Amino acid sequence: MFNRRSFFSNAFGASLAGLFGLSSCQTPTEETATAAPVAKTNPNSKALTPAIIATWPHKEATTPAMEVIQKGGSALDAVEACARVVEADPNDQSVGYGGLPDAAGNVTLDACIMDEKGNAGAVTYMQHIKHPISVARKVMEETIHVMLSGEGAYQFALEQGFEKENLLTPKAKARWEKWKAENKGAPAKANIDQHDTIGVLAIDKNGDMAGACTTSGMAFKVPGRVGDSPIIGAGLYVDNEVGGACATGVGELVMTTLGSFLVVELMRQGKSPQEACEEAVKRIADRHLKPGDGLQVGFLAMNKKGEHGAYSILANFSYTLHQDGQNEVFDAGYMG
Ligand code: SD4
Repeated sequence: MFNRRSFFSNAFGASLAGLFGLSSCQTPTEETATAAPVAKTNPNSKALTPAIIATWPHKEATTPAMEVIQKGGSALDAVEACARVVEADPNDQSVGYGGLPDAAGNVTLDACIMDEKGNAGAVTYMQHIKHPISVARKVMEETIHVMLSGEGAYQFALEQGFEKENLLTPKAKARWEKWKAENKGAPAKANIDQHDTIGVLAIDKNGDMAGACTTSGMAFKVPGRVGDSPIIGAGLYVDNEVGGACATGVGELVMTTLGSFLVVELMRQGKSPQEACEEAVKRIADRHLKPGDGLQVGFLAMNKKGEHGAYSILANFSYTLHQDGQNEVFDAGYMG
């Protein structure tokens, strides 16, 4: 296939607030979050130790991701491994297999990935494929494009050897049917009590960074809707010179502010990951929120030194940090 490398060498070498009646994000259930740690400081420009950080309580996913790195794998391999665990979990109802469907009952998936060189790949509105993050990586590595959508993304996945699967589990179908019965004739609107979209950032033994983000998006969304998660700069951004950031929550608020890119640029200007996340959340609040909206957005960031930060509009955003031999879930700070 005509791939990105040949394209670049050949071609260039020669020359919402109010949209959703949304309640707050789900409180982590299975794991007990502890108080947020003071960000670690490392005087060197490269991280001395590798790290994996992911939105929400996902120790089951950060563990194999850290194993990838300990065995000498890249940050890119690690974030893909992390995302795949959650995509395959039928009990996670906002990612991959088992994700809640759109208003028409179709599970449609969004994902993106970025490597340490600033390359990116994404799929949006893709159906029937359990691991959109791996398809996004194929888009990045095997095509000249960054993003494939819908039927085209699905066909590309099949060409790449991915299998067609039914992603709608009986549990997700039952919730959709209940939602339909309770919302007769009402326009589709998100009614999400569960946000487990996984955004993950990693630093490998070389000090290189990569990131991934994968989701089934808002439950019962209007068919055709794409959120922030597959949008480079919105749901995820990684700049290997500076750090990375990812987002969870109401995608429309993140897309209209290009939130993850903003967080990374704020870190570039000298802010700590925590300060950068706080400023991005406050910007969304200033521009888009009305009192009592109940809309949630959370950002997670890590810089090249392995320092991290997390902040959200509302309570109950948590994250998992695997660093220095510890794999723990922490509560993020929030505006309240
Ligand atoms: C979206 N940001 O599609 C995603 C949803 C999400 O945790 O993050 N859920 O808008």
